Amino acid sequence: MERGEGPPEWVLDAVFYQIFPDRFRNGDPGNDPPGTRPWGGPPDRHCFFGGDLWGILEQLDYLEDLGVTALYLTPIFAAPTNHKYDTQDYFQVDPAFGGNGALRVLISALHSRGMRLVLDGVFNHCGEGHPFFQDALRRGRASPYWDWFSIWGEEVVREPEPNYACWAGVPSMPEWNHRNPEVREYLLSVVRHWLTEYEIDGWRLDTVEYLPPDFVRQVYRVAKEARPDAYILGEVMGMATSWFKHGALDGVMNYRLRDGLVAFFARSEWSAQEFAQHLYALRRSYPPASNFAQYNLVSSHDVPRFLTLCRGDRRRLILAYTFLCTYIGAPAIYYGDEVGLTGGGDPDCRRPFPWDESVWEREILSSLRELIRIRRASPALRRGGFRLLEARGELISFLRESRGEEALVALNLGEEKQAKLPAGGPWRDPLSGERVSGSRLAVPACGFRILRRAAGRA
Ligand SMILES: [Ca+2]
Repeated sequence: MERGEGPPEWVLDAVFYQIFPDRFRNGDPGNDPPGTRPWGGPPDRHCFFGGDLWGILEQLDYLEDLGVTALYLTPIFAAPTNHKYDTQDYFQVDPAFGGNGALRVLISALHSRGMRLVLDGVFNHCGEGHPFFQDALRRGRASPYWDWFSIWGEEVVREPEPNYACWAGVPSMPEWNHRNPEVREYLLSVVRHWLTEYEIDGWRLDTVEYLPPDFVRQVYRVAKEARPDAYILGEVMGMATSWFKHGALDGVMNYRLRDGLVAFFARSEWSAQEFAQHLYALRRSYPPASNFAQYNLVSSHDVPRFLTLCRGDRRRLILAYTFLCTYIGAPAIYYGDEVGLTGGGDPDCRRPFPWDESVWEREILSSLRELIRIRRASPALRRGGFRLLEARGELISFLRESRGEEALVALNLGEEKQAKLPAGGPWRDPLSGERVSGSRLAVPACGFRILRRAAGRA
């Protein structure tokens, strides 16, 4: 592998935390957009709550204490909507988020704590307010930016149907014409700019499946030239095999894995055996190095929150996060999941973070904190191989093995069960400190056990 090719090392040890910036914390009411609502109510598609980068900065202690090592922010560049997937200026952080100055301060604070930052790059389309599209709108074919978009006809028409390519048919999101080399160079300059001038640590590429693969490959190369340890994460909803095999992405938001987590942990639609088969198929479909660089999630801004899918059963949410913290790939927490925030599909999954601690689900928060601590202390859990031990009814158990350590993980959605314990030297339970030996291990109802031991003691 050439230098700068393949996933960066730091991702193997990362614990991600995804933030939808309008909803995490309002650190400066002075920059709130007009009509900003009081913090806490249910969101609709268009409302603002005033969250910003200053708010994130205020809570870095909280995030570091949770064990988070890297943030992924949904788009922060100037755009009129609350989600900002309709970029107006790729070189300006939205003033409502604190502008470029706030980003500079945030990155410096993150890096001084050894934490990383991944930004969301929306390169399939821009917002209709982007000056280049506005120019095409005003001047028609005479505009130098006419060929930057795919417009049929002599002038831009929006009604009753747009006469230009736009994302999912949404007229306010005109698609870039990636056949035009000038468009590519412009977007690649954005990729380069934030990596070199602001030293961000990676890009999450929006709607990768809509982009020409050779353009994604260009983004990947340009990013790695700018920063060999940049992480290039794709939003891919389906199988991502071709992206990895052709060296265009380091990892994906692992929605395919999440499908299995929903079916097994949230809905009990699958047996442990079906879940294990899903894991095996997915693992075998991707190159080994890519498996370790996945962004493994249970919730995001685009899907219902996992706790809501579990009908509020926090034990199931904890089991799903236990799996993320013990499996191959980087675990990712969607802001608020850790304190029991609920919400259905978009926009309900984008509620403001509840900073009133009296409503927090303390059991979830303390469990996640412990699980992350265990993962971060265990090379086997972060970088070790995977061996399935049992998949039986509602119980799955597996080993993670590295050169110096073995970790055993048993997850049980049913009544209390006895899991098989591999022979050999004693294990230690990192949660209780208890020493465990014998051939059986009691796994509590809707609960889990994690055991560790030094390798080579069998
Ligand atoms: Ca604000």
